[in-house]
Amino acid sequence: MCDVCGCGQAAATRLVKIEEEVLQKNNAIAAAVRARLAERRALMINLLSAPGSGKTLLLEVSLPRLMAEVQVGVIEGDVQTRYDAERLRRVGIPAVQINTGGACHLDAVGVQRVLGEPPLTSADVIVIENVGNLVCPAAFDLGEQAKVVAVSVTEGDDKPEKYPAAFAVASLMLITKVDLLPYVNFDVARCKEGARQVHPGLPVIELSARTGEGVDAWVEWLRHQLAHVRDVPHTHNEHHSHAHRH
Ligand SMILES: Nc1nc2c(ncn2[C@@H]2O[C@H](COP(=O)(O)OP(=O)(O)OP(=O)(O)O)[C@@H](O)[C@H]2O)c(=O)[nH]1
Ligand SMILES: [Mg+2]
Repeated sequence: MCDVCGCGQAAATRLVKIEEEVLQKNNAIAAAVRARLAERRALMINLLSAPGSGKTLLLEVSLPRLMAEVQVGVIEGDVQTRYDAERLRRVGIPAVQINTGGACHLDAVGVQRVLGEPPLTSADVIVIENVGNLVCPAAFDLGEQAKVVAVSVTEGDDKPEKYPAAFAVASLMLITKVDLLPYVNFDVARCKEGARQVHPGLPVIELSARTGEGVDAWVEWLRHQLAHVRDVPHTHNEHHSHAHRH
């Protein structure tokens, strides 16, 4: 349970006031982070999902492809343990771990602090893996250029309808673990439809970090975002690997 965003507390009016103050303070710092990144022409992406949707495995298999072209760094958010940062470092991806010690989301203060440390000071692309949680992280701007929400096929196709906030704020939805589709009762079309009810036109990439299917499209999406912050035309493989809107 989160003592910052106040999930589960009862004194509603007081709580709303505290939440507003916390969010205002957070948003001011996030704006400063965003301005600093814009000066550096660096891209920062905030990846959200429920616990275990496959965020870390996706970063492990996809980011090395970008590292041939640009400097990449990851901010790992977890309540406890350094497991995810260690997993990334084992495959050569520079990663910094933030332990929230109880809070169910990262906030802009924590992100600002680690952005001033190597290896993130020189990174062109920074991916934040937020704490596994489909609710609270959606409310906290971290200064990223875009949020990405992942939902795995083992979670059920109704998740966008049940947890709309993350889908409303995301610029991209990933449907992960599609290699497991034959074994689960997951209707891809229904999941997309649910997401687009709260966010019309939301781009979707279906992928599997296990088989590699769809991972190219994700890497290409990141390249496209980076080209955008660098203000250069993006030409690489545009014809065949965009996130699709159908
Ligand atoms: N079959 C299959 N399993 C996957 C895939 N991606 C991840 N997994 C498995 O799903 C489990 C969770 O993956 P993680 O990458 O740790 O998920 P996460 O979202 O980083 O988890 P948290 O950081 O705890 O929220 C692991 O056992 C992975 O091996 C996939 O594409 N297909
Ligand atoms: Mg993880």
